[in-house]
Amino acid sequence: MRVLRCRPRGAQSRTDLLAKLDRSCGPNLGRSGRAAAPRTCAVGLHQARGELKVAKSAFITGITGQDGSYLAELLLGKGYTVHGLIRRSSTFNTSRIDHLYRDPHDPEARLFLHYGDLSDGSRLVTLLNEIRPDEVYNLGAQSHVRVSFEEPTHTGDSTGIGTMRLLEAVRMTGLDCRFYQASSSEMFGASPPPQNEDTPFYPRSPYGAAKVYSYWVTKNYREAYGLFAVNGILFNHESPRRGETFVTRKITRAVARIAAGLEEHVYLGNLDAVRDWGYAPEYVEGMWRMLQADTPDDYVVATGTGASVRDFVVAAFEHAGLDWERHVRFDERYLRPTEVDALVGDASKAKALLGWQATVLPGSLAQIMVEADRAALECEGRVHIDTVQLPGWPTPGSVHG
Ligand code: NAP
Ligand code: G4F
Repeated sequence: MRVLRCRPRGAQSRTDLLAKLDRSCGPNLGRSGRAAAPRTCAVGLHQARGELKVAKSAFITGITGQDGSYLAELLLGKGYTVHGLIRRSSTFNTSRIDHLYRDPHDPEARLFLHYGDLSDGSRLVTLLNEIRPDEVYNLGAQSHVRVSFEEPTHTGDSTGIGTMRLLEAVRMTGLDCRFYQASSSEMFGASPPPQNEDTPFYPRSPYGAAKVYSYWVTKNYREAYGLFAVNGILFNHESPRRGETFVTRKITRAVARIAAGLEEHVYLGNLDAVRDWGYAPEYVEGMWRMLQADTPDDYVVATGTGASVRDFVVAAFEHAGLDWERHVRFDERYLRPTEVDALVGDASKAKALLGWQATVLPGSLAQIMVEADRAALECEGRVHIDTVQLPGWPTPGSVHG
């Protein structure tokens, strides 16, 4: 099934969004420079209509990323008020969440964005103190493994120490909240598959090592301070919202462009690496389930099915009726100093204790992504956002209730 959803001309653009952000209730966003608590703003609007809802609130770092956008969509669909941390950028970085945004003066608005950065600990303290969310999801990170070899210190600071800053902000503000840490199968690195919660960590990149640090400090805050803090050890998960430089999206985007006659070749590195690729919307549901459990614990989230990069290439090109060998070329620049050969997860604990199980496997994932990249091309200059291909997922219209 192909779903084509372009933002209609005249609908809210990214320029509108950023302009509205500037007038929003976010403490750093007001033109006066004075702090105004966004939570007070949200609740106050509901009170003014005599409709005070005691819905949960969540704070998401990394809300502009792949997972953050789906998680925000999921939580808004469940009636949450969602607060997201966004980085100031000289270019727009909110395209994955523009479709969820409402002007904060709208009584129905339940998504609030706040400037900040995981490198700025005092800002995290101020924000958490004002928002006082029920749930904190730490998804922000320099998340690209290859880039972490080029920017190891920055990766350590955002992907590693950033977690400590956020945990400290929770502790210092005395927040009674539940905390989710976006841990990664990259922590297993050289440990052979299948990997589960008991598999030893053997990271093979600065990124993997930073995630191991974050994993352990999250566990330590659980044990030392009784914080409801969990690690979701997620294996690779992909979608039409995946960053364009991760291998699956690079492939499906190239397939769409080659099929449209816009390009002839795509350059890739190691085709032999095996990954356990799942569908991101299902994985954010797993994150949420971890925070609804009776006790805090750590969980592997994976499909349990391994596929090589070559397998994914074949599935994507075949779906578009293309011969991959005519279009895929090798470039050693995409190799890594140390590679993770194979990651295949065993998610039986998540199935037993959370009732979570993947339904989308790599073959159909490649098809979903190729279809979305072809649809995006047809939008030509307008913003395209995918519709989640899962039964029961909130529809865009229902997200704001
Ligand atoms: P992503 O698309 O790369 O998004 C990363 C997010 O982090 C973006 O919103 C980015 O903001 C933000 N960010 C980066 N540096 C930051 C900083 N210093 N301060 C605040 N925010 C910062 O990643 P994803 O695929 O959604 O993954 C979400 C999380 O899960 C990441 O922590 C990732 O490492 C982890 N993870 C991902 C997978 C996977 O397969 N996707 C698997 C396991 C774990 P900008 O938009 O401004 O860049
Ligand atoms: O898509 P990738 O860059 O993802 P990688 O390195 O597995 O990391 C992703 O998954 C982790 C979970 O295990 C996350 F924690 C992390 O944040 C990120 O989301 O590369 C996948 C495989 C690698 O073996 C790589 O060497 O694809 C291989 N590959 C081959 N050619 C390529 C390319 N990777 C990229 N990015 N670009 C290529 O041209």
